[in-house]
Amino acid sequence: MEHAFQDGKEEVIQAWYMGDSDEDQRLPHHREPKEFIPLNKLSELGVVSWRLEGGDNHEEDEKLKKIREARGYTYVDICEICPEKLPNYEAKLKSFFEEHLHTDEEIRYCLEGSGYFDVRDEGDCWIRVALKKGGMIVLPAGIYHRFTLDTNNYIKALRLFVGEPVWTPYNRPHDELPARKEYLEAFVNKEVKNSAVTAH
Ligand code: KMT
Ligand code: NI
Repeated sequence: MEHAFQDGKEEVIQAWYMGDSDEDQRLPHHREPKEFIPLNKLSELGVVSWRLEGGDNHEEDEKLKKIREARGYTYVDICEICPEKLPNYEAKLKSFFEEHLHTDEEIRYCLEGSGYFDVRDEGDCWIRVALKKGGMIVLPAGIYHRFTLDTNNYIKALRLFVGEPVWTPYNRPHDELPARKEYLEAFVNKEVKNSAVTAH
């Protein structure tokens, strides 16, 4: 029963609405006043998350094993973001922060450090999802999003995938892609349909 008990997920995953200042992308960019978003609202957008241990023992982690089996995450590798470990560091960081989507899920499990995954809500507002050591998130196929380091300037994350990985980013706009249409159908238009039904 993954969601039936409080497992301290908020200690490693937090989400809030972003303000519109154009200061350094690595700053938190809260709205004024701050507007936090409960993690169950994220799941309505298709963004699911778990809390695991973090650190280097992921190969023995039973909870991770179960998630991988349940969701078919056969592929795994490690992505470490620092100038020494990531070839083309500056260019990569720049492209991570371009708003884009993928035709598959983006699955990240933070082993060390931290970072921000920004996702668009149903009304196209930016939600900043702060991921710390132990936090694992899935961004659904077709959601517009971007990534930035925070002011700690370091993240080491596990990247998972169903089958052979395809990391291709499609920068916005790419609304004609089936993955985009399917995302809207599953998580955004659904809301409109539901409220239309209750309005009758
Ligand atoms: C991505 O796709 O944005 C990344 O892989 C960078 C964040 S995961 C360390
Ligand atoms: Ni991405």
